[in-house]
Amino acid sequence: MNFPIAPIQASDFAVEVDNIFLALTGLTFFFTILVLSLLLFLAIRYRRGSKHSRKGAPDEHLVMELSWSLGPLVIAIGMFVWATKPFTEVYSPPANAEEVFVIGKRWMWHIQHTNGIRENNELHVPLGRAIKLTMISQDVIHGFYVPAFRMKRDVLPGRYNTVWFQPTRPGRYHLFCSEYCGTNHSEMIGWVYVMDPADYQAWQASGGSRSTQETETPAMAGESLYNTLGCANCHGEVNNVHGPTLYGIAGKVRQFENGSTAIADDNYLRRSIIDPNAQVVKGYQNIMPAYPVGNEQGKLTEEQVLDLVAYVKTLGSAAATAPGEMAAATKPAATPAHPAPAGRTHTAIKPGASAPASKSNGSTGNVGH
Ligand code: HEC
Ligand SMILES: [Cu+2]
Repeated sequence: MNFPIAPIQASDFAVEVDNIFLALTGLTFFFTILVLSLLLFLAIRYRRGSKHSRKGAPDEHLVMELSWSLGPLVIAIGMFVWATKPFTEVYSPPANAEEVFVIGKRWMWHIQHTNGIRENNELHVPLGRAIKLTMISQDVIHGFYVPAFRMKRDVLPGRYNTVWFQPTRPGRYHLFCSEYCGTNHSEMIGWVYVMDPADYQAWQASGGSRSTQETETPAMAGESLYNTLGCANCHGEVNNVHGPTLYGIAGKVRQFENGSTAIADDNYLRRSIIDPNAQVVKGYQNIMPAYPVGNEQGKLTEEQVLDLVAYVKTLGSAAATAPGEMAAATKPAATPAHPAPAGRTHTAIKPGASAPASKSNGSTGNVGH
């Protein structure tokens, strides 16, 4: 008889989570039965009028008291330590994980791969690779939930949440929204396809599930937005009076006018675009216009912000410097991967031009235009 008590285990976490769950259930059963049967046994044995004498029963029993206090304590701490490992692991994806963007909206999942393939309510991943999901919601709180991976994470409006998994078994697995998000919440479902690497390659080569081959990657979409939105007018390859360079800032420590600092992760980059006043980079004025997200005309979609963030992350480390520093470029102006459009480099200080490395307030005029 096939009577599954849990979904198939299709990721490393699934095995670990199930083992912990089994252990907890086993312990609960053990102690429930132990306490209940002792209770019943003693209640009957020493009931009123029973022949069993209570004489000689000790008033206290140190060994017994210590063991029933310390024993469960040790077990509970052991469970805590055991469960902490996967709990912390699930929030720290390995560096070589493949990144996939997820946008939740009422009532669908929109997926974007870094190579440009887009999917709706389907996620194709290769077997045995660590996959890191960077997720955001366009409206209310959703939850990305794949029971077969024992993986669930809230997808929030306003900030990126990440989660990762490594599939261990090819197949097709349910994807659910685990957060009640309105009328059609129950239809916010889909499938995760775990494919053999060769099948996955073929799937990718044919442009994914869609009939048309989509080649525009998020970074490419981000680059054209970057130019049409005028980011390039202020941000060049090196710091200039209009704005700090974005080259190589991903993952770096940023310093702000108010003395605080932050790491330039995805959430920082996103916030810098939609609300640049929140953290003003040291040495600069808050002259950057905000590019808010929303459904109204003229506002960016979360997808566009993701594209911009993806593009900024591809910018080389040409002038990775401390905020406020006007450093000379260490890289030639034209990068072959992203041929610079006319507008983009016109504010950049040319390599070799006398770029003062002063911690100025950004007003040192030394701009190439
Ligand atoms: C009018 C000039 C101007 C435009 C246009 C502009 N920025 Fe900025 N940007 C700035 C200035 C000045 C700062 C530093 C002050 C601050 O943090 O607000 C900055 C800061 C940033 C930062 C944080 C950089 C750091 O060093 O930590 C990011 C990211 C950024 N901008 C992205 C963009 C993007 C993307 C666009 C286009 C959608 C854009 N900016 C358009 C002037 C501009
Ligand atoms: Cu939902």
